[in-house]
Amino acid sequence: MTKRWWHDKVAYQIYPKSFCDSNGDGIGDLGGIISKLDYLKDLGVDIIWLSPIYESPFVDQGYDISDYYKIAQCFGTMEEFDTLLAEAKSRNMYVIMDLVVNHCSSQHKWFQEALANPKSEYRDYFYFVKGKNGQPPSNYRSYFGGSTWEPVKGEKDMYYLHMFAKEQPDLNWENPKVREQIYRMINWWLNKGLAGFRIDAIINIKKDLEFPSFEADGEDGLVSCTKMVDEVTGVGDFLKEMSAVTFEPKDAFTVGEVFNMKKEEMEAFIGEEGYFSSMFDFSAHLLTLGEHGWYDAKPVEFKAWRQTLISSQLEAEGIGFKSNIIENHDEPRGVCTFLPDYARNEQGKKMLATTFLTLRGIPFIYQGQEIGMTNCRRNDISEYDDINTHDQYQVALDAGLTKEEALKVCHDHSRDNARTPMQWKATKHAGFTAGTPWLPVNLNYFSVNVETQARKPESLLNYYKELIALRKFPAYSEIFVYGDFVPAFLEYDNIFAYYRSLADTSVQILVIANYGREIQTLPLGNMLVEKVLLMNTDFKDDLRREARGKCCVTLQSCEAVVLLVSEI
Ligand code: TEU
Ligand code: CA
Repeated sequence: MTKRWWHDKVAYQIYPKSFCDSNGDGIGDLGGIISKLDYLKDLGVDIIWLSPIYESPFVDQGYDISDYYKIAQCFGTMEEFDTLLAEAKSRNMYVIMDLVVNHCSSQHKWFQEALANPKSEYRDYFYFVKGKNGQPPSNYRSYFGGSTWEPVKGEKDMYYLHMFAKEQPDLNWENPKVREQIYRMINWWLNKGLAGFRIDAIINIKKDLEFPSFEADGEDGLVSCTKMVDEVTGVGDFLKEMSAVTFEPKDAFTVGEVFNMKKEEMEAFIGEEGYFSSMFDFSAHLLTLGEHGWYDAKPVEFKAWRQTLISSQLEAEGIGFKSNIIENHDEPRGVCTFLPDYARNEQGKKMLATTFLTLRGIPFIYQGQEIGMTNCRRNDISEYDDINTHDQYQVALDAGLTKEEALKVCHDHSRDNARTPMQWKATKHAGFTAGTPWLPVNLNYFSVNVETQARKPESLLNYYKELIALRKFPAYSEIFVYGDFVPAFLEYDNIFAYYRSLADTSVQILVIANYGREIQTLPLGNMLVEKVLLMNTDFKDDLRREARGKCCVTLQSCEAVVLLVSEI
C-alpha cells in the first residue's frame, strides 16, 4: 500500500458553535478555536475537522450554506480563519472543513434567482420538477420528515427537490455548470492552505431522474428517499471527476460521509485510486437505527456490536482506511450508546477509548469525547434545538407514545446530545462562554470538564493522551497504522480482543477488553507477553511487572490492556 500523509494521523472534530466562545455572545467561534490549539496539540491531534462555518441561515446548523466563500458572522472573519490556518500550520496541524454540496441553503443566491425567474440559468442548478397526476413527482420522505418535494409558490404543479429540510434544496449535479462551480470553490479553499474536506451526505448527489415512486414504508404513504439512492447507479462518475480536478492534484485528505454504499464499491471509494482518502465507519451506528424511527430503536447488544466492527475492519483490509468514530454531531454520545449500564464510568470510558484508538483506520475524536461527555437531559421538547429531534418526537407521538416516552426517545437519540457546549471548567456554563450559551450546557460539567481532568493524572483525558502517544510511538506506530486486524477470543461472549500484526515482524500487539461483568482469564496459547503497553486500571506498574513473561491474562470487569506479545 502506498503510504500517504494522513495514514498515521489522529483527527478531531470540532463543532464550532459549541467549542469555545471568545467574545461572550454565547456562540463558539474561530477565536475560541485558535485559543484551544495548544490544548489539541497537547492531546496529540493532527487533523482538525470543522463542521460548517460558512455563511448560513442555520436552519440545519450551518449544513444549509448561503455563501460558500464567506465565513458566518457569528464565527468571525476570513482574517481570523486565515490566522487559524497559519496557527495550525505552525504547530504541524492540518485543518479540514465540511464540504456540503448535495444541497445549499434556500437563501443561496442561486436558489433565490431560480425562484425569482423560471427562465434563469440557475433554474437548472436545482431539481424543479412537474407533479404527476396532481401529486408531487414521487412519494419520497425526506431525511427530516415529510415529502422531499416542496411546491413552488406561485407556480402551478411545480415542485423542487430537497432530501433534507425544505430550506436545503438539492443541487443538480447533472448540470456541468454546477459541478464547475463546486470544483472552483473547492480549489479556492485548498489554495488557501486547507488540507482537505469531510464530505457531507455525498452519496445523495446522484438521482434517478425519472424519480420513480416506490412502495410506501410507513403510515404516511411515503418511502424513505434512501430507497431511490440505493437503487440508482452512477454516483462514481461524479466523484471520480471531482477528485481528479480538485483533491488529487492537491494531495488533499478527504473523508466521505458515506451511507448506502454498495459493498463491492469499497475499492472504488477508498482504494489507492479511490474517490476519497477515507470514509467514516458508521457500521456500529447503523445498529442504533429503528425500523420506523428513533422510537423503535433497540439498545446495542455487545456481541452484535463486536461482530459488526470486526466485519467492518476486515472489509477495508488490503483496500484502504476507514475513519473510526464512536460519536459525532449527529449521534448521541458514544459512551451512552456502546457501553453497558455498569460500564458507564471512568473505567468503562477508558475501555471504550482503548478499543476505539487501537482499531485499524484513522481515529476521529469528537469534541468532549476525550473527557467522557454524556447525553444530556431536557425537560421538554421545546428545549431541543435540533430540527431532526422535533421531527422524530412527532414520529414517536404519531406512533402512539406518550409525551414522556417520546421525550425519553429524544434523550437517547437527539443530535443535541453531542451539541451541548464543550466542558472546559467547573465554573458557570462550563467555561464555554462568559455570556449565555446558545444551547444550555450539560449539568454534569461540574465533574466532567477539561480543567479538572487535566490536573488528575489518572483521568480519562490523560488516558486519551497516553493512548494517542502510544499509537504514535515510533516503535509501534507502523503496527498500529498498517498492521492487520486479527480478531481473537471470539468464543468469549464479553471479550473484545484482536491482534494487530505486520507480516515481517516477530512481535504483535494484542488488545483485550473485558466488556462483561465477570472476571475473565484468557490463555494466550503460543503467545507470551513481552510488555504491557497500556492498561486502563490503577496500579499499572505492579501489574505491568507481574504480567511480563505470562502466558495468560486475567481481566476484571471493564478492564482493557494493550500488550506487546511474541510467539513462543
Ligand atoms: O448528515 C447526513 C445524513 O445522512 C443524516 O441524515 C444523518 O443520518 C442524520 O443526521 C442522523 O440523525 C449530514 C450532516 O452530518 C448533518 O448534520 C446534516 O444535517 C445533513 O448532512 C444535511 O446536510
Ligand atoms: Ca462568539
